[in-house]
Amino acid sequence: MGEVQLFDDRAVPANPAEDLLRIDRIPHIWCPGCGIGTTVNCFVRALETSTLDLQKTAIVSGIGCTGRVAGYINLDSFHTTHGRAIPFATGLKLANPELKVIVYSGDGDLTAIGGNHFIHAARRNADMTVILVNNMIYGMTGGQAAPTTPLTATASTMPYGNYEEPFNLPFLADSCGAVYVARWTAFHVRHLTKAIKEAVQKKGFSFIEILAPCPTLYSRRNKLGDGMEQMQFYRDNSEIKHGADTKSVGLDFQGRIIVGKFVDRERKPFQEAMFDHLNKHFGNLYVPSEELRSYNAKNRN
Ligand SMILES: Cc1ncc(C[n+]2csc(CCOP(=O)(O)OP(=O)(O)O)c2C)c(N)n1
Ligand code: SF4
Ligand SMILES: [Mg+2]
Repeated sequence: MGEVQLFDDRAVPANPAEDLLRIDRIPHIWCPGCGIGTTVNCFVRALETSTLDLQKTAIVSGIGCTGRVAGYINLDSFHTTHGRAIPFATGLKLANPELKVIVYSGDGDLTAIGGNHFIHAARRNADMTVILVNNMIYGMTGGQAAPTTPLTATASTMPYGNYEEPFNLPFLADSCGAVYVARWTAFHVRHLTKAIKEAVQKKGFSFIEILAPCPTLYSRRNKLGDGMEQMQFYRDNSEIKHGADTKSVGLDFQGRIIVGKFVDRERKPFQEAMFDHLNKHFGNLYVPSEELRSYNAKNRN
């Protein structure tokens, strides 16, 4: 970690998060008060204190304001196309089972255009962590309604209020088979950091939804104040309920927010299931890729 030179020649210590950031890409694109940067800070701190081998950790984003995250993180990072972060991550993991693969993207990217990939990766228990920043709209493209926009909230494409039922994302992930499901807000920095640490250490499809303010396009149009006021709203209206039935944690416009760890269970991840099944079926005739063979030899009894 280096030092930052001020204009008057005083040196100040660098931010502790810098080691895992691509400082050459800063300043970032996010608006003042946007919650995405806070989530990144939690992410970096979680990785720094985790036992992950960061040389074998990759981050993949789709397109959107949140989709810029991968480009700012100093890991093997991939900024892919809209909605395709999960299939890209699936391919990375299939080709190199030793990798820890983390997908970091927006609610629109992962559950609208990318919704099919999301449900099937959870169903197959593809081995990856998905971190989804839910600002309840398509931020980058002008505040259009997303599959997460609460009923009655206003968006650029819903000027008289939204009438489409939104997804309850923890329930979606849970019912499709995710092994770890949690929700926090950008206000809950310590809980979120801990959750990221837990999720990345889990085998299989782990999922964290993070509610984060988009003051520029969501809060302003809905007259909810600036980023700070949204954070105060999260503080005053969140209730921690670990183990809550995910059916009961859907979100209403400016209603109570249930946060916590909802699901933590074990299921065989996709590649291990494939390996075991083909091995059992074909015996010595089954020739896995060298990477999968070596992964199994090192990581399983
Ligand atoms: C195939 C395709 N369709 C549409 C777009 C335009 N587009 C870019 S980002 C985006 C929405 C992003 O929303 P979200 O994932 O919620 O990210 P946010 O900006 O809110 O963080 C859309 C529709 C695109 N880039 N590619
Ligand atoms: S438009 Fe919204 S989500 Fe995008 S950077 Fe600005 S505040 Fe954040
Ligand atoms: Mg969004």
